[in-house]
Amino acid sequence: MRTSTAHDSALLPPTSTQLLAQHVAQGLSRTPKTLSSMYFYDDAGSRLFQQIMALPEYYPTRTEFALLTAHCEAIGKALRPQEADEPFFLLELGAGDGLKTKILLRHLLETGAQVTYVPVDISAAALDGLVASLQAELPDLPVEPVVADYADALALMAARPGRKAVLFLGSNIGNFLPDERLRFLRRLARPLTSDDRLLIGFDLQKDPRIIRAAYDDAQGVTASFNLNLLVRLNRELGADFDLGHWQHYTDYDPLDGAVRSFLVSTKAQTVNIAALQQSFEFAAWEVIHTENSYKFTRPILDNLAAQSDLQILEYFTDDKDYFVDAIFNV
Ligand code: AVI
Repeated sequence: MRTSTAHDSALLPPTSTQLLAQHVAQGLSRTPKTLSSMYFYDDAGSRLFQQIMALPEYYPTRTEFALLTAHCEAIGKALRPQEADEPFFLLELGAGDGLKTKILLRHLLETGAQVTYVPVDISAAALDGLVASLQAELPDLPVEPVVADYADALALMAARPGRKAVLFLGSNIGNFLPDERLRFLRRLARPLTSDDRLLIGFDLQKDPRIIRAAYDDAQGVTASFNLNLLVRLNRELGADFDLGHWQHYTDYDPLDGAVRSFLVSTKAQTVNIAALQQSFEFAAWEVIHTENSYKFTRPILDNLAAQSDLQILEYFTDDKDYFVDAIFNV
């Protein structure tokens, strides 16, 4: 029998808790302090995000849903192989509850497409819910769920032979900083061939008040979503953030098209994080920057495509021009 030693553990890949701890140690040592919105999505965070998507102020989900409903035939045609019986994968990054994708999946099945759906999400609970609902609503659809973050999903995509249509809906791309966005898109494009397709949802720049309200809803669900990050650090890293002394704050900057969200320390305080054996000082009204949500224009999209060697085949938009689903190929 083999027993593990300290030396062995140095050879093992870091666990997700170790990665979170590393991220927090680095992020809270920066000026300004930052934490990545990637860590919003534990199971509670994923549930809160489901609630956000149904809020009256949060227009992106509703708008993209309407857009996909109105254009599902043309979008289906643009994504599927020309030969009706050729099998293909519809791989979705950040699938969540798949509500919007079901419009497309239903249409593809009804028109005889040989599609296998590969939903990828960081939340196992969200994927379990999605798979159960697909079994009930679209029992003939082959589904191969994958619990993974974007980096692992990209590796999985590269390793998977066969024709692919990749979906990245919901303006998830807006959560990357501009240089990260370009790097991500280039990596996404790398394993694709000219037969494959990529559909990305982009939230467009519009009345700044409408955008700001979407991230500061009257019921406070977005505030709970942001604050849940601290709840997660308390639970997973043994931190002692006192939720009574933190606030959600968000603002939209129309100059660069970014919504920035923050957690604000409402008093001078010290937070201990047991997993790091470290304490962090916060001044009164100091912030932790937790999220960027960029909003786009068509020139930005054209530029992005050109810089990542992608061609925009088609744009689909809604009647208010709030949101675009763009179809790319390499
Ligand atoms: C997932 N992502 C596209 C959402 C957004 O709009 O940036 C996350 C979100 N954050 C606050 N509200 C919604």
